[in-house]
Amino acid sequence: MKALLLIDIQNGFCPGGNLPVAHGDEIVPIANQLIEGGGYNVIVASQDWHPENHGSFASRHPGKKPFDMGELSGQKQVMWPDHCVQGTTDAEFHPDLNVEAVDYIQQKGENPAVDSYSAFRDNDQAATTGLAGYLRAQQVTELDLCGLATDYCVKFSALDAVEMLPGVKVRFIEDASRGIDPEGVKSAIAEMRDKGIGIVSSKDILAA
Ligand code: VGL
Ligand code: ZN
Repeated sequence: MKALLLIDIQNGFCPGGNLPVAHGDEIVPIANQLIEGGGYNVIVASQDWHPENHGSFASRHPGKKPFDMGELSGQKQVMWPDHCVQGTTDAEFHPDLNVEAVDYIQQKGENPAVDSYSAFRDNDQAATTGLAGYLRAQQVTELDLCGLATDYCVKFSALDAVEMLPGVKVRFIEDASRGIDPEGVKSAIAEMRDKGIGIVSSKDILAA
């Protein structure tokens, strides 16, 4: 069984959103092509879904500005602009994304005391989401991921997939993803490659 995992393709991470990733919206048509013609049996989407008092928001830390480094529950934490607050337009999927084709939506980042870049578990690894269990129940053997942002949620999800779904072949679809920081994207790709994650292009998948 082949699964496609679409990470955080939400208004908040696209131009005009509260934590925009440059050219983030360019991946939407590619994601739709993969959904339609990528040969997947299961389509999953993650959704960053924060309460308005989430502790990753710089606005909750007096004296901190967005993108400063700070602390959350004793751990180093990037201070983000308020983003993807539950029930707001910022948290909705991009309006052009083919959400009807999505079989399972995994929301994350609901605990105000910890951030959750990965769609599989919180950053402190204390609590898992239901995603690994869902994919195991679907008997998924191949998992391709893409989305926003390469250097945060996509990378952490890919690394957790390798750790939490032993035996599953994991691949990152580079052209169907965009990142926040160009240097961060380079090291994220190197780190994923080091962990055995395949780096592929949508063209290869759509041609196969
Ligand atoms: C993300 C920062 C904060 C992401 C989510 O989706 O990559 N990045 N929350
Ligand atoms: Zn977030």
